[in-house]
Amino acid sequence: MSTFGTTKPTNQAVLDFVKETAELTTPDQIFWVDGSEAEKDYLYDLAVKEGLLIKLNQEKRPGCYYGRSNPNDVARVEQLTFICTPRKEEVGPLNNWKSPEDMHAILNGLLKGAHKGRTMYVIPYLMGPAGSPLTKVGVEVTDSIMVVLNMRIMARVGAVAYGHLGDSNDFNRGTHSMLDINPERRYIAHFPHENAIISVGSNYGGNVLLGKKCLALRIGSFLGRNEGWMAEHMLLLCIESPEGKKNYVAAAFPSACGKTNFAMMIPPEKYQKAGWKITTLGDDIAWMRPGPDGRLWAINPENGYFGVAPGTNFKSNPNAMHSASRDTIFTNVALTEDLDVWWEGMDGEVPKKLTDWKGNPWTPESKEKAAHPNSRFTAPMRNNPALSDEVEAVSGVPIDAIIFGGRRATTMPLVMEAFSWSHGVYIGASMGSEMTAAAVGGMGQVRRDPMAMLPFAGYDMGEYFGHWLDMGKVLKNPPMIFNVNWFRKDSEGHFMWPGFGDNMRVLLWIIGRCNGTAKAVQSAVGRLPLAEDIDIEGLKDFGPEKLAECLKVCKDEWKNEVALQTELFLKLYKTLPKELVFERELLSARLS
Ligand code: GTP
Ligand code: SPV
Ligand code: MN
Repeated sequence: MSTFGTTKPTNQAVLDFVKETAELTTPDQIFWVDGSEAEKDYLYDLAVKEGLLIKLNQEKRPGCYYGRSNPNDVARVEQLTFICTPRKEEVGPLNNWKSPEDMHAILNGLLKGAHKGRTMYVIPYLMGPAGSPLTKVGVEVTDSIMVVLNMRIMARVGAVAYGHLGDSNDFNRGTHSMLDINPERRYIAHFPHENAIISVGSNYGGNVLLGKKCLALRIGSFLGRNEGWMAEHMLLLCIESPEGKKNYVAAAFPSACGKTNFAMMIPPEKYQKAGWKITTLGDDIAWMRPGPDGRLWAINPENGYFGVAPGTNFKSNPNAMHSASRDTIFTNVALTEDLDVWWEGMDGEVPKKLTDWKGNPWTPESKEKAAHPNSRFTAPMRNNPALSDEVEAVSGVPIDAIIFGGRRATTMPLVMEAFSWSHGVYIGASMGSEMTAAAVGGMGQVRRDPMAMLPFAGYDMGEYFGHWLDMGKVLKNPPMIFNVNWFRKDSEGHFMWPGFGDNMRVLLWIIGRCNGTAKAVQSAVGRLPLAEDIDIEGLKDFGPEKLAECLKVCKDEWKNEVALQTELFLKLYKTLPKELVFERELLSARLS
């Protein structure tokens, strides 16, 4: 072993957890991750030596590395993701369930000797800023250097976590082994009552960076319900007016539906000149709890961005390009001849020769994509030029608006405002979206993805809706709730709304509504802006008729939509809150 990785913590519960795990998995050695710079250099060198990573062109991409995953392991696998509770009813009809006994029996079998011949890394980490009452501690043991290196970017790792934990026993126990990276032996198992996660058979981000979707959302939502807070699949941003007024926004869009882009948005030039500013707090996960002032306060528990690469360029998302310009790990993108990265939708000309994400030669004539559609960059959030200086604020920021939004070719208008908190919860609960490459299977089909949490709610979805309604009762000044759709298409199949930075134009109406300065009109489905309330000046080939198309509410489409929403509600009949049934009835009545 190196000179690193030998310093054990003093916390007895951590030592016991590691000892018990090692007795089962029998690693050749244990490496105690400390989060230091020296350790980082050592681990990258080791990963390169072992052929797991390629060091990229350091002049073009200082501190950057490139890895390919097994082609059978490129996205989250929802069918292999389980919530394990004593009673099946606890997880509801939308989660996969196994009893803790049965799942532990399977996993103990798979983990027996799983780390033999390997190093077992012990990663202590924080989700949230050190010292925040919302922050949670996790300890992940893993046999994957890739997990260590990615976790070092995505979470606050090392001594800082042991410091926050002290001698407490209150931490999430995470166990990971790649095994032989075989979908036949792949499980992502959550034990909410034990505050434990066991993941085997994968080496892909969302399945194995246990702080992210597993702890921050699945276990987090379970803890949040019990402890009176919310764990949500939401970006967080701050919009600051020329007068210096700050409004904070949380937005839930399903996987690969625009959170990273919206969180890092650069406003069109005329707004920048006028003095408007957008800063990023987070791009994927928000933890929120009621403050003493009756408002909802949010933190971003993460420390980095695990962002979708394809489609990211200096026009669509310059801040993401800057974020990934150094100290970044790229996974499953394509490699250029001079050891830089490339993906579909990057700026500039398509290179004549590439090595694709599977390691094969690629030319512009090739039929397959050079980068996998779910290829990603793991970038430190501190690289983001638009990072908010409030990301370390221990009490978080007060949320003015919650925005839901799916990927919908039809039906859903560009923006609408909920009539009330319970109507807003209904809008989130009935949300649909076309599936993307972020999860295996089902590309393009519209499915219900309530609050963008279908793959991430750690307990029964009906009860989760109930928790949302309860939170509204606790909040004296709840955020206003909105819904957006950047993805409506015209009859030729083109996106109608320009999107990206121009989403600022919609955000300004939303903020105007929160601040009482913008007008709205009532429609059957929610409050809508008047055409003149959305500034379209300066948009190319986009006039008032197009805006009207984007905002259109078509009653026939909506009647069909209500029927589709009802399919989800029927599945949840046992625990669906009455308020939501009434909201649905009201909507139907308004539509007829
Ligand atoms: P996860 O990290 O999977 O949770 O996804 P995310 O919600 O952060 O998605 P991201 O921002 O990375 O967006 C994914 C895809 O949506 C990319 O292909 C983007 O180009 C596309 N996208 C984002 N914003 C817009 C928009 O305003 N309009 C259009 N048409 N596409 C967008
Ligand atoms: C998502 O799929 O929503 C992601 C990527 O943010 S992963 O961390 O893999 O879940
Ligand atoms: Mn996500």
